[in-house]
Amino acid sequence: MYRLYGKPYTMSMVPEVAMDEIGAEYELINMPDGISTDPDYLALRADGLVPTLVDGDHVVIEGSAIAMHLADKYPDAKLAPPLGSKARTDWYEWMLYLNSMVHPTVANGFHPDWYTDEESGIEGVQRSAFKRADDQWSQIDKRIAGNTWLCGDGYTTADILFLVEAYMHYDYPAMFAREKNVAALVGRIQARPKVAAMLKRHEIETVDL
Ligand SMILES: N[C@@H](CCC(=O)N[C@@H](CS)C(=O)NCC(=O)O)C(=O)O
Repeated sequence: MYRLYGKPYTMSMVPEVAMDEIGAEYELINMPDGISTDPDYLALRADGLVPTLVDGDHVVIEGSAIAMHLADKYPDAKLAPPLGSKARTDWYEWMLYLNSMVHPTVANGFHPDWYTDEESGIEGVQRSAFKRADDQWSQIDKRIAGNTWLCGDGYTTADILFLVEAYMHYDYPAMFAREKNVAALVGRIQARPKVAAMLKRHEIETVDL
């Protein structure tokens, strides 16, 4: 059985839904709030953040990497497009873009104190993160016009990550009202029973889309 270290309303939601969709059994270990200083956990993930997956002797960190690892391990679940297809390249692009461009914006907004060592800088870091978040989701909205799912014609881990990042926007009800394509796609993703169950478990106030 897998062991997933996570906490509510964090990136651990991504591998959690991936495992639920696959039907994989896992033990979910809820970590205390804050960056972990527990030496046993730091031996698994040195930065003390979540999530971490323990897959036998194999330890995988980074929510998106864990989801990609699982998608490749269970091809029948079709959570990754076929190798060599255009949709597969779209999948790499979206997984990396959402993880490396959008998620840091979320982190700048939630934890502005992580990004400056001056008390007077905190407000500015957060203000610019919120502006960047609005710009990013407006760009994303244009980019996904006409898409049923993010990558090709099937639901993948990129859609799971998309929904998680969208619900981490600092004012997602307002963002969904502005960005109609984003709202429509999030609506399709959250209609999936495993996603709906996860959102409920994490006590996220969903918007009817
Ligand atoms: N890109 C990293 C992000 C890791 C990260 O920032 N984790 C946050 C939650 S999303 C965390 O552990 N924060 C500790 C806390 O605030 O309690 C990943 O997906 O693993």
